[in-house]
Amino acid sequence: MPPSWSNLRADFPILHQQVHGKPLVYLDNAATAQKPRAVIDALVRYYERDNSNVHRGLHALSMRATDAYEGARARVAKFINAADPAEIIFTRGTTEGINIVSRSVAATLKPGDVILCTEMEHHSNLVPWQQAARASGATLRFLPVLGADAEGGLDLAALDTLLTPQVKVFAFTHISNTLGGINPVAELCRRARAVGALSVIDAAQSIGHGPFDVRAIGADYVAFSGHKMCGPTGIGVLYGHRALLDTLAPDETGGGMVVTVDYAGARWKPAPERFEAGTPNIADAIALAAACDYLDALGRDEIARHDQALAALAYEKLSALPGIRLIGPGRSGVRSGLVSFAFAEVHAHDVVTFADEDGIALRGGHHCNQPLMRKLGLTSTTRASFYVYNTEQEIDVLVASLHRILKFFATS
Ligand code: C6P
Repeated sequence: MPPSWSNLRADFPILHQQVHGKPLVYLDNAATAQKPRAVIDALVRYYERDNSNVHRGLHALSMRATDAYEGARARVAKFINAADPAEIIFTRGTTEGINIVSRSVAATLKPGDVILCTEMEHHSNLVPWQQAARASGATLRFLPVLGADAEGGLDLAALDTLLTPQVKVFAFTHISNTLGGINPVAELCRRARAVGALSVIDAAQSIGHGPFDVRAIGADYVAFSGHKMCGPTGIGVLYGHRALLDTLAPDETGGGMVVTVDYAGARWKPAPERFEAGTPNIADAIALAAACDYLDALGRDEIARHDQALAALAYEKLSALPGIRLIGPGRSGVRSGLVSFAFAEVHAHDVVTFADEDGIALRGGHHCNQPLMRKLGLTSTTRASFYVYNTEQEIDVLVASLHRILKFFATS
């Protein structure tokens, strides 16, 4: 850990507890990250002092709530270097953001058009595109992953044949939640642009783990979740390039997103209000801004270095375990802050259950990646995922626990 982070664990109240009589070792950060005191305080402060509805009232509390909510939008825009706060739509999370784009874009697609995804997509960036293809008559195609354990990442050479002018949308993840590899998103966006396709990035696993600059990347749409970047659950962001958002039909309609209404019809407001019908999630948006402040204060480059160093160390130590199969980038590849693995003789759910007895929180299963799992000949993996508060010592606790588990199953 960088010296300036020496007291960082004190910021996270939840970490200071025992689980089954052992100190908690929280290694399930790809599922959701823990919340620092600053984020929890932002929620409490809002509900104790400012709680009111936004955009509707002329009284002091409503104006304060509106300022804080719109301030949060501007803060998030800065966090990803968006050109304009109006490019930030608050959603429930990555899944909702992708659904908004896929449903709205589906209305513009026709038979003969192609939607391109990759073979490593989370169900949240796959099923909505299956639905869009079904609704529009467009065809869904997939950019393959390379290698028996997907250690080669995406097959970029296949883009030469797959990215044709018929492709209208190219939707891909920045970091796979199962493999941990980091995809070259700027290059993928450039390739999409070259054939006139929209680029849609699933940034669920990357947004909290390093710098993210939408303009440098050249993305058309980006979706992410607050809860994976130290923010609350139930809040997320859909970024859309301003010029595109204003051409997109709203996904949901109702109060707050209309300019005028009569009995026959309505006219929509521009983005972002056009995509935020009804009372938004005010408190969690404000707390998400506090999470942006927290991560920026730590340093986004530092976070990337820290998480990747821990994952590389975990990869190294886990490789020495008998019978282990590690998935995703190998030793020489760039790996984000997670490691996924499988044992031939021990099911992932048993690994997670036994590790839990040692106070360790892991995730075991298909990680909402069923087609990828099938391609790799697996039904599940165990995943350890790291974040800013994790330490090298916690990797030693994990390795010791895995030794205990393997010994138990070898002798039972
Ligand atoms: N992955 C995990 O891996 P939501 O649930 O909307 O906040 O995020 C969905 C999502 C989309 N894309 C990727 C790459 C993801 O990893 C996730 C969430 C979690 O443990 C839950 S399956």
